[in-house]
Amino acid sequence: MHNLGHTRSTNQRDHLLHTPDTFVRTVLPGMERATAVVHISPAGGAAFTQYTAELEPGGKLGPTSNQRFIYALEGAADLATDTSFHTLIPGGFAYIPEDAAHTLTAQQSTRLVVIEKPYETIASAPAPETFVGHEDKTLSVPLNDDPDLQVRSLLPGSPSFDFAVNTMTYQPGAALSMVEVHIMEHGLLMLEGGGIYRLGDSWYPVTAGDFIWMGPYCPQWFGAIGKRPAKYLIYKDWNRHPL
Ligand code: UGY
Ligand code: MN
Repeated sequence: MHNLGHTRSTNQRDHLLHTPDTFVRTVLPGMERATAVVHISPAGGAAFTQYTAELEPGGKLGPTSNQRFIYALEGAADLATDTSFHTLIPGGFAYIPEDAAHTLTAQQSTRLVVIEKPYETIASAPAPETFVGHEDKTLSVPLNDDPDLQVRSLLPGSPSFDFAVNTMTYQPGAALSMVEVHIMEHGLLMLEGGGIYRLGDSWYPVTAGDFIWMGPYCPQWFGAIGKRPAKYLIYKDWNRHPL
């Protein structure tokens, strides 16, 4: 049965909603026993790339000279750099600076969020070093004093980092207190639950598994709907002058 051409996915000038029914898998250079769903990239209007990597046991990510952020969704994967070795399990994450040789090898079937971005150097702060952690060990803080909307910053706020990756968890009925319009762009993966996302002048029902890109100045608002919390992982460029 054909789906009669229906999808919630939509590609607009300042935002993209990418739903799993429209995902197309590809292989990026150097990947082994792995595929990528490239959600957003410069070709789509963004200054970064975000993809979901799906690795078979023994599968590997290809190399990159750009800085790379990895967040484990499922499975287990070994990250080896010249000086360290870490196993990423769900909720585990790693930041790898530009030009840092590393390998990422799946122990079992594994799904990873991968974000890559050219680094913007500034004179006033040193370039960041490899940083590995687990979400459960990061501080959860309420946004705007709302205990029903909790934010965890996965990366240090230091100006060395030119982007941030946070998780945001909304209790049922919780919402952003305002429509945000800001210079930063976002890559967002819905991890749990769902709700309504306002993007530009449209309101979209969204659910776990959906990806959203918000370009600079895209009006944005989210309210959680349902009987369980809604949670998403969100990237933003950060700590740099607009010019
Ligand atoms: O950090 C943020 O800009 C975040 N509050 N935006 C969002 O959730 N759409
Ligand atoms: Mn925002």
